[in-house]
Amino acid sequence: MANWPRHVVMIAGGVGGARMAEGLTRALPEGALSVIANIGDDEEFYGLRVCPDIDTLIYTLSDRIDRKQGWGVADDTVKALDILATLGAPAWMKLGDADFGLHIWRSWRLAAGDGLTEITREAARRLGARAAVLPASDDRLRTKLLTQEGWMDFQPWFVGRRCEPPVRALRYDGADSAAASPAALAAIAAADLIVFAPSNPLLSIEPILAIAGLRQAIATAHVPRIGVSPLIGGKAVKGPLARMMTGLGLGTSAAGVAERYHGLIDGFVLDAADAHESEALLARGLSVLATDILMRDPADAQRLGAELLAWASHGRKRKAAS
Ligand code: FO1
Repeated sequence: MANWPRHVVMIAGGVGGARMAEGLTRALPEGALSVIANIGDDEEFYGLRVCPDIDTLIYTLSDRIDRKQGWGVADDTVKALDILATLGAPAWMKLGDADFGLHIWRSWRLAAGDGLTEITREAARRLGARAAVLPASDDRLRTKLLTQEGWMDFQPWFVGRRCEPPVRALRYDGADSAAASPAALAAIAAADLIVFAPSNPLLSIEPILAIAGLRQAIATAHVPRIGVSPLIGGKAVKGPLARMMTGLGLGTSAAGVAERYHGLIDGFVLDAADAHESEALLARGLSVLATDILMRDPADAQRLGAELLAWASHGRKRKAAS
């Protein structure tokens, strides 16, 4: 089974998803990975469409990413943003000059009538991404957050207000009418392994699962489906997940994250620090891998990717033998 898996699909948000995707590409043959990306964070700035999770995936998978930030282009400058600020435009979203190039090109293509899937596929190819990046839908879908100030758009809350005020509820506007990207559905149909990235389930994964066609395709896929925890010792590796989960009464356990994917996963990877939660997951019928899931650098991500693949492959062989 050395040639298994031939095709892996990853469901992912931005930074954590991109790191894991990079690790998997290093552990897989070329062309084996397709990443279905969250579009709930997308926003318009100055009339341009910005797709942070798609772009973080493309920049990471093409080695252009600013590794310290986890988003944006390495060594980028902000001359355009400085002019915008001088002209009195809001400039709280740090869009770099090189990054602007991608937003201008994408918006130009959208205005010409091309779809986001086609545009993203071409951007990934031209910029040298080592995996296919597939938006969950060509239609608009917006994550909205209910706070004491009412419903807020994602980027003004996440970047503009640094994740304040606390979130009381979420909704994914447009998810009911958004059509699943045919390319994403085709990737799931061709996959022999599906991986949920260690992304924020509420902000990154569930907007994708809110598109009925995608949830249904994953729920009915007859291949191993593996979740990876975004929490270590009850804390998020990056971002507001732990505080959000606490605020929403969901707790901050890895098992709590696995529960969000009920009916969609067969196995779960959690950190060795959370190994005590394994029993609860096994009792729910899930296979469990407890290991070091912190991805400090691409070498860590590659080790985690290879470990996940070996474990999923053994699980598959065990299942076939029983
Ligand atoms: N995150 C920040 O915390 N501050 C920023 O100014 C910022 C700018 C930015 C520009 C382009 C881009 O693709 C991502 C950017 N991000 C920024 C990250 C982004 O807001 C988040 O990573 C995601 O939307 C959450 O997954």
